Amino acid sequence: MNISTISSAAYSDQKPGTSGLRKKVSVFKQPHYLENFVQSVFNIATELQNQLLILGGDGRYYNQQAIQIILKMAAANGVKRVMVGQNGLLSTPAVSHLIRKHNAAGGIILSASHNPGGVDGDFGIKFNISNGGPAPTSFTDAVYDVSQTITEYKIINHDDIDLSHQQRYEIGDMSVEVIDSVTDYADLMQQIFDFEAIKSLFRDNQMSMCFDAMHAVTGPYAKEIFENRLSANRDALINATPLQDFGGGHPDPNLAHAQELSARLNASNNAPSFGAASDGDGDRNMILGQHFFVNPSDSLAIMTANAQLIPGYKNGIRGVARSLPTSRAVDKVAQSLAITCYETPTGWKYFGNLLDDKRITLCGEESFGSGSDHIREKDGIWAVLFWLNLIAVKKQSVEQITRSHWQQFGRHYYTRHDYEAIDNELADQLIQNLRDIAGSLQGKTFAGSKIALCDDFSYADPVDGSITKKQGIRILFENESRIVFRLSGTGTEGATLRVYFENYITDKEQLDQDTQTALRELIEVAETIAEIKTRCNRTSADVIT
Ligand code: VG1
Ligand code: CO
Repeated sequence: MNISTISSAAYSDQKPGTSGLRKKVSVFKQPHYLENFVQSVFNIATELQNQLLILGGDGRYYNQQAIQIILKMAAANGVKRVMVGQNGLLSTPAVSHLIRKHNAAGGIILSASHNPGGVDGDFGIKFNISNGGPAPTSFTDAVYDVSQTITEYKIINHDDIDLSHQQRYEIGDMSVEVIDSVTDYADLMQQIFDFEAIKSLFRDNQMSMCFDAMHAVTGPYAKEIFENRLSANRDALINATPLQDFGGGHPDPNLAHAQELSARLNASNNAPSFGAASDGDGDRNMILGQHFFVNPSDSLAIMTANAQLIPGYKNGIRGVARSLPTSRAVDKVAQSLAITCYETPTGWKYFGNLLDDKRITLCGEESFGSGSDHIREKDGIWAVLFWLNLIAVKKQSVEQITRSHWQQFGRHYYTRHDYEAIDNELADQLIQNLRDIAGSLQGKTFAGSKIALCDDFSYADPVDGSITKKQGIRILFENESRIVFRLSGTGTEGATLRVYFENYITDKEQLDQDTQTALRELIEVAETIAEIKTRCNRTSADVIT
């Protein structure tokens, strides 16, 4: 083998965040930047030696170039075999499934998820371990440490391979298989859900759907699953061709960014009965009914309450988990089912142990993410199929299903306000101030309700005992409303402050309010306590979901 050892100086900023290393494309394209990080991963992930690696990405700009580099580095670092998605495409859930199905030692996913792409956009890289899930913090910390002192990396001298055909290659002693990106994943979905029941919804014209792939990775998956296997209406898919810049948009499935979809579902004539979207790498989902939006936290609660109606979960669920900022709607369902609901820090990596230890079956986050023990990542298309299957069984619309859930369990009005690209120092000061005053806030009354608890959330993993501190300031009121403050770990420009609000209402006459109106008082309380606008020089939030 023709291996070169290239000397290279360390970069100081290769610390992975909530979900891998995310930076501007221009940062990734600096000399040896990607190579340094990849070598740091290979240095830590010694389990890849002589084993199988799964490799793919969301199709954004620099995806294919990065794959060629990583293949040559994998060969130089003793990987035995790589399975790479055709045209370099693999969704995050598909990678998770492939790792598990083929007993791979790990996977590398090239994606900055919901962040915009293109030459001026973002790029990202994340490593998943042999259970199919994101590497734990102990792993990413070790990778970061190596990246700080790295002096060289190994790469083999070889031509680029053709990723456009399903074919086998040899690169040095390593074999590379370019595989179909979709089939294995689609087969898995077919094992979990009742495709016949869903198909009959479309066959009898009982319903029509619109799925927005946002010009990101789910296009080919949606074509195979919704068009080919489920025979959905002909115009079911929009933006289904993956583009390097996602057509210039943010591939983020929320009402702010999936505007075309939202306009279709809100049309006065011929609106489809069901709408959905996924993000850049296919792990997020948004669910819409006709003129109706399902809050992701509610979606998790509704899935939990109805899981037994789905073939894959017909024996019931063991437990559930949600991230700290996710509303406590699912907690109410867990209580009624007498199962445990775990509260974890933000990011899917914290669910892995709970899933592996069979403590939970379903889990989710407020940020349009939900999933189950079928893989170790959140899964956008899985969530869409879950809802379609529910509609097929219950013979009710999205709105009816959601409203009857509120009737039974009460409603958690919920919103998230994001303040983007804030000066890092100001954002840190704001959070530090909240930490400082947390103790003294306890017992004080705001807008008629007393603060029952105020702290900086710390998580003790019940499986491995690891402690993760400083995960967000939470303010819990006696009337069960709640405010959470935290800084994003996925942004690439300054700091993003996320403020999460929830207000629990059981009065059946009060279940149909506008969300922002229902939360107005709480939003004012957050401003009084945290002084966001004055401290960050802002007049309003940049994105409200
Ligand atoms: C955000 C979300 C978090 C999610 C993460 C990765 O993180 O809030 O819930 O797990 O993105 O999602 P942060 O640190 O920016 O709040 V994905 O689909 O971007 O990989
Ligand atoms: Co994503």
